[in-house]
Amino acid sequence: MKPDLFQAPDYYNLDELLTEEHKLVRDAARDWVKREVSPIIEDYAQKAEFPTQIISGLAEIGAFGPYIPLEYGGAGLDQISYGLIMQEIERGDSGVRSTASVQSSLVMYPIWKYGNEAQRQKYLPKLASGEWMGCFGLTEPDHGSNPGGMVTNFKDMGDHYLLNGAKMWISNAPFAQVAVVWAKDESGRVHGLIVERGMEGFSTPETHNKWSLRASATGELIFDNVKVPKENLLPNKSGLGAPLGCLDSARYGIAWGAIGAAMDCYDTALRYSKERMQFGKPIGQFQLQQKKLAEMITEITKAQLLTWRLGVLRNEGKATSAQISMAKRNNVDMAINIAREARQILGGMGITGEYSIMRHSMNLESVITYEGTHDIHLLITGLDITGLNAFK
Ligand code: TGC
Ligand code: FAD
Repeated sequence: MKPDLFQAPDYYNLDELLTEEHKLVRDAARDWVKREVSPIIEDYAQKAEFPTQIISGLAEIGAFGPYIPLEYGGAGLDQISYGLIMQEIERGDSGVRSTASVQSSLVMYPIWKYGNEAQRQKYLPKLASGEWMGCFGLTEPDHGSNPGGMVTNFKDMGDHYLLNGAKMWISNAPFAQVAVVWAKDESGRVHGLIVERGMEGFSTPETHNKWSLRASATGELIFDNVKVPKENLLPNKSGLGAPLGCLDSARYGIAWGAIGAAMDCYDTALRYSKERMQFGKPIGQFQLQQKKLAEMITEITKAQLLTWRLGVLRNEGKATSAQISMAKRNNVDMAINIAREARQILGGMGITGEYSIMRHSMNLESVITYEGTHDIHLLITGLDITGLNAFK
């Protein structure tokens, strides 16, 4: 792959809205991605392998639990710093950002918010340092957009719970030590259970042949009469709102992350358009190429402003789930369109691994589907503005 020459676009001087801490955190993540991710990520994507050697570095830049309090090993940062870290990591690769999103928002967050003190003390410091990696099991083979229909269930056996069922499409599953699993009790109410690798009857087969998110490990979670200790139930929230609350945090991170992928595609295409000569001129001098680039920077700038405002609302505890859905949907769609246009600016070179654009483009096909599809987020906005529920 070509050397990483990334220069972040900031057309509306968004940096002026950031604090010194935001910029320090962002720049540390940016430098780390240039140093540790860019040089290796193409090879790992080609091999369809997650680069486990970057786990300790992810922990050092605060990517595991950016907003989890320091006392539990988190970085104790605000929501904008969290977003900026996700932006920088996804600038490198959406699969790496996935690993960080899952660890922070889908594993550490529910243990912090819905767990008891003993669970927080046992799991959070090890997850923050990357000593343990986690995964989040909500989706099932027959229940994706409609997780409320899940059939994974557990029975109270007196001194333990007996867990049965299967989850599918689970990021980090093949190597995670800890799984936060959503399952129904005998009355049909959803609860979170912490399942650990090594429990009898628990297996995590890897999902192969993905054309997207190849540098992220995806797998199934199979529960065949798994005896889960009673102390592993998350006691402080139940019902479908519990997993959906975690998704709010992860979707917010994705809204920032998608900007990172779009910025990388735009920056690569802009540089290429000034260097590539055809008909005796740089292709960037042709109006058709300028239209593509001008529209890209316009869309990136709109997404940056939308997402910064969402971060302010999150910091104030005022962001609604529907506002988060709008940002996730808008920004991933923006990024996938920019990846496609940027790929064309590079002509034939755009389809090769010499440049990051095709990898981003393929990755974003997962990002537009997971954490709620493009259609589902539109229907969440539709429900919010009309009060009429398309899901019922
Ligand atoms: P509905 O009846 O609307 O809601 C059930 C209960 O949940 C509450 N609720 C929320 N709570 C917190 N945050 C949210 N965002 C919430 N949305 C809803 C709601 O108030 C209700 O509470 P209560 O107390 O009244 O029971 O649920 P529904 O069954 O009609 O479904 C609604 C729908 C379709 C919007 C929802 O289920 C949905 O979002 N579906 C998409 C599924 C999804 O996003 N799956 C993601 C799986 S994880 C993943 O993809 C990880 S990829 C990670 C990576 O690699 O980066
Ligand atoms: P379906 O729900 O079957 O949807 C198929 C199509 O139907 C979509 O276009 C959808 O928009 C449309 N549709 C569905 N319902 C409606 C409706 N009511 N109105 C209109 N259109 C509708 N899940 C986890 O739990 N944990 C993870 O870590 C995780 N990681 C993932 C990693 C990858 C790489 C991928 C691809 C997925 C991951 N997922 C994970 C699963 C992901 O959240 C689901 O794929 C997603 O929620 C969609 O579910 P589905 O694939 O079953 O599609």
